[in-house]
Amino acid sequence: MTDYRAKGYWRDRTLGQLLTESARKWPERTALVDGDRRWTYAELDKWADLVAAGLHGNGIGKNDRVIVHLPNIAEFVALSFGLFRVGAVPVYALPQHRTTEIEHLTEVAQPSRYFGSVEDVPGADPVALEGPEPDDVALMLLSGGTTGLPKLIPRTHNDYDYNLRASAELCGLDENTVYLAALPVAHNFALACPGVLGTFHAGGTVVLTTSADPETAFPLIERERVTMTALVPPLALVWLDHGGLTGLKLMQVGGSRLKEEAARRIRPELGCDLQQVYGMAEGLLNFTRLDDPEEDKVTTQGRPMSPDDEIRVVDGELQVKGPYTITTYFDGEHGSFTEDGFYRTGDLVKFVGDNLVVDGRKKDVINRGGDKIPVEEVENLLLGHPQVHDVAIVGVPDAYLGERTCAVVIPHGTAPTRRDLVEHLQALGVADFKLPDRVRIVAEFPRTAVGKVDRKAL
Ligand code: J2J
Repeated sequence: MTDYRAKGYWRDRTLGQLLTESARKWPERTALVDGDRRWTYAELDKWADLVAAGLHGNGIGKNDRVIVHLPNIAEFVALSFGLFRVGAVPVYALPQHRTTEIEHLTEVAQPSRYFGSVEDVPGADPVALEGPEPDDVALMLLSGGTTGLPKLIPRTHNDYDYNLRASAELCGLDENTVYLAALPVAHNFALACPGVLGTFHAGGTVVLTTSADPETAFPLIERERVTMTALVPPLALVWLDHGGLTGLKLMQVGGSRLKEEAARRIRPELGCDLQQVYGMAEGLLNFTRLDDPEEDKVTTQGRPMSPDDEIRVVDGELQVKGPYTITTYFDGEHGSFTEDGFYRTGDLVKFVGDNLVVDGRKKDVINRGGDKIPVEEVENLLLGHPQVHDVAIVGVPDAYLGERTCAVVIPHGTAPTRRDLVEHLQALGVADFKLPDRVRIVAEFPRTAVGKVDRKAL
């Protein structure tokens, strides 16, 4: 077993201490910008202490799980650091999530609180707190990578601190970095790859936005002199087609496969460097390097961040073990892990030189431009509709999103329309990205030799 502590990956620093350290090094530098509101590191550090005290006063303590369901606003950051400092564990719901997703999270996380609005974030006179241990779970992310319902991914202070530190170093962050958080900061990519936390580690400035549309993001990039951001491929396409972007130095793109044609346009049309990122909330991050040949940057999804990421390809599927990759989900599910402790990514990959190319997937997840749709979950919800006898959700190729969803339905009596199904899901309170883009009515499904629905044939 590799000793990740002895190798210097785990440095026994908690995420709460990360901010304390940066506030000591750069007290007067701007840490955070949200609209017209700005905080220096010293101010943000103080705010985090007030929130921690408030949480403590409300009886929230070590190892308590709380659901954090906030958009990209400053309170997300203050609440997160407050929770890190008391040792409570934020469970990050995505802004798009609705009642169905939150109910599921509540069931699996058994949280003591739900933070769904700014008013929920407390503050009180700072008190001495015991705080968490570096090997404790710091936060929980939602799995987009596995079959079935989303699982909770427990990330420790040590492993996540390494995740953000190494990402920050690989991407060349320093105190002059201005990072625009355009994707939801509740997602691993914008949170710590290097994202918000990596920027704080490096002493840079984080600029938050709740909209990544060019109309909002471009003026913000100019005003705040943003140097880098992270996008999913469909957003990168929107930015490309809008044009006229200036000042950005580095654009990270990941979450789903970026088409080569789009990748080739980024440097000439947007004037910035492209970095492809193939990551997962479970851990492993692959990046193209800043000094890779241009050809590798546009045609591959990079290679593992850490020299101690152990990767192997079994039957086409990428498996991984390493200093920041989980070895179990919160619920103890072990089907996603091999007996020798590797995480089965469910992704089919191939090597091009040292770099990886994501070629497809084994798992039943549709990747709709970075939004992961657990097929089984949506199918089960649709089965609750009286006019649905059986249903299979399949991905269909789409120039813009990579793939869209089609619900193939065997009707019960009168065939339902797309509108019937969408209204059914909306009444249940389901994230919009899970609504089927198309509906197809059939009399029966093609089956495989063992009688399973043949999704490929569909
Ligand atoms: C193809 N598929 C990709 C890529 C992720 C950085 C970037 C992305 C995520 C993320 C992340 C892909 N090309 N470039 O957490 O820190 C698909 C794979 C993978 C799954 C993970 C980060 N980048 N994918 O997307 O946990 O199928 O993380 O297993 O949401 O997205 O999804 P998620």
